[in-house]
Amino acid sequence: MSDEVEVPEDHPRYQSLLTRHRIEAGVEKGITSQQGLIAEGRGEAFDYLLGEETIPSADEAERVAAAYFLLAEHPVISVNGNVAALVPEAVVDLAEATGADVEVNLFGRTEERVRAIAEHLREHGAEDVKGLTADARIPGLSHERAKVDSDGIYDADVVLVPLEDGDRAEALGEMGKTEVVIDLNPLSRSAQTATVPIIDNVVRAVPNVAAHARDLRGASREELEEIVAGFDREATLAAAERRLRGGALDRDGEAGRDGAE
Ligand code: PTJ
Repeated sequence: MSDEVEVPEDHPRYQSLLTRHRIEAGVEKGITSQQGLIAEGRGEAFDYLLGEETIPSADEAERVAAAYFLLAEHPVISVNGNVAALVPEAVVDLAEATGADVEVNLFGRTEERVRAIAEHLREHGAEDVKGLTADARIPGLSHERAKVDSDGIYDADVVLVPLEDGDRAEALGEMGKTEVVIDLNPLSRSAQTATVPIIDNVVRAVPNVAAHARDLRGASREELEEIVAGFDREATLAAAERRLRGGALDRDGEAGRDGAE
């Protein structure tokens, strides 16, 4: 990782520059869409206001996501062009830690890009990548993200959808699936409709869900169900919005006021 960018690791903007570099390289490699560059810029602005750290409410949501994954019969991680460029090894690691399938699902779907992303994930250790068959459709969606594998997202009971668009988030919810969304914008439609909204950067969130999953592996079903039942999605969204509106500079005051962050 450290030789990817010509910036010392102790540079204050190192993580942000590395992230930008990965997205740029993703576009060059035919993995990330041009729209992905815009999405990254939008995400960076939210992350800056969050203080570029996993806030306590996001960490809790990441633990709940891990519990859902461990309870699931068929968990699936949905991968788009930004996620593939930013966290390919973390996606593979999370799949290993939870027994989840990995499926490529794109807003701007082309067969070429699906294949390039599957290949990229294999280069990072993925064994079986779904999304190429695309023999099923999510009902009620007209665009390309409706195309899924019948033995992948279509069959899943829990789906992790990082950087989702709101339409599909709603459609998956209507199919009765538990949806875990990672999005830096707590006001986005996908975060608002998710069973578990994680307001955090994918570069921190995906490894942290995997770490929680490993931590919870010895937990009983009852313990996992208790973690899931105690989750308050509205409080999670509100805590993130408070942090964003207060800004990172105000975070001590926020913690002092209600202890939520
Ligand atoms: O690869 P494709 O064709 O499937 O396209 C993927 C993108 C992301 C381009 C597509 O889904 C899209 O246009 O998404 P939006 O509508 O721009 O939404 C992206 C959301 O992700 C926004 O709310 C951003 O704030 C958020 N976001 C951007 N970067 C990150 C992020 N959230 C978490 N981590 C990030 N690094």
